[in-house]
Amino acid sequence: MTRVSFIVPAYNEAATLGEVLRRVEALDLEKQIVVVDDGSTDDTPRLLEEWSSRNGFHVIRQENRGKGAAIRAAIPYLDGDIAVIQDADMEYDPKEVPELIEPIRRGAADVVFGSRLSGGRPQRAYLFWHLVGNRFLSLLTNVLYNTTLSDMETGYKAFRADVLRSLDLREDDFAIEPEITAKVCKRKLRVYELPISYYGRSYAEGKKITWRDGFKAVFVLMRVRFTD
Ligand SMILES: Nc1nc2c(ncn2[C@@H]2O[C@H](COP(=O)(O)OP(=O)(O)O)[C@@H](O)[C@H]2O)c(=O)[nH]1
Ligand SMILES: [Mg+2]
Repeated sequence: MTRVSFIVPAYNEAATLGEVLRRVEALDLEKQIVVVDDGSTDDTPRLLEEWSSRNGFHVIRQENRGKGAAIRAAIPYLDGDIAVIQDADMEYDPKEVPELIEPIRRGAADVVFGSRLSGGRPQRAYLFWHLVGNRFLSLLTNVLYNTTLSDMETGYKAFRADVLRSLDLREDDFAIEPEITAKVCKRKLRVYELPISYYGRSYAEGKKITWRDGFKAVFVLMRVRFTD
C-alpha cells in the first residue's frame, strides 16, 4: 500500500490544528504525520504534546523562520512514497487528499497541485486583490515555464516523495510556494492539477500571507527561470 506523509506547518494554529489532525487521522490511508511548530505562543505546543505519542506522528520544533523553513525541516523525516503539504488552518480539507494523490498513485503524475481556481468546488468568496495577484502570478508562471497552471500559490501540493527531496528548496518564508512551483516546472516533471475546495480565512482569523509575499513571488519565479 502507498504510504502518504503529511507535512503540517503550524504556527499559532491551536484553533484549527486539532480538527485538521483528526481529519487527517481519519483518512483510510497508510500514513505518517510530521508537524512543524516553530515557536507558537498559543496552545499549539500543548495540543501537539497530546498527539506526540501516537504511531507515525512526529513533531519538529525549531526557531521561527517561516512556512518554507518549516516544510524544509520536515523533508528529512519523511518515510512515505507520497508527500502532501497540509496547512493547519482548515482552509484545505484533508478529505480531498485521497483524490489529490490519485494521479501520483496511478503513476501518471510526479506532482499534483490542488487548484482553487479551476471551478467545481466550494470557494469562499472574498479578498479580490488576492485573486488578482494569484491570477497574475499563475499567468507569469505559465509564460515563464510554458505551462498551464491556474493556481500556483495553492497550499495543496502533493509530490512523489523522492521528487520533493530532489527539489533542493531554499526559501524560508511564503516564497517556498513560487520556489516549489518554479523548480517543479523547470525540471519538466509531470504536473497535474485537480479542483479543490477552499475555505479561506480572513486576517482576523489568522491568515499570515501579505502583498509583500506576492512581490517576492515574482522575483523567485524569475530567478529560478533565469539563474538557478
Ligand atoms: N511552522 C510554521 N508554519 C507557518 C509559518 N507561517 C505560516 N505557517 C503555516 O503555513 C500555513 C499557511 O499559512 P497561512 O497564514 O494560512 O497562509 P495563507 O493561507 O497562504 O495566507 C498554516 O498552516 C500556517 O500555520 C511559520 O512561520 N512556521
Ligand atoms: Mg492558510
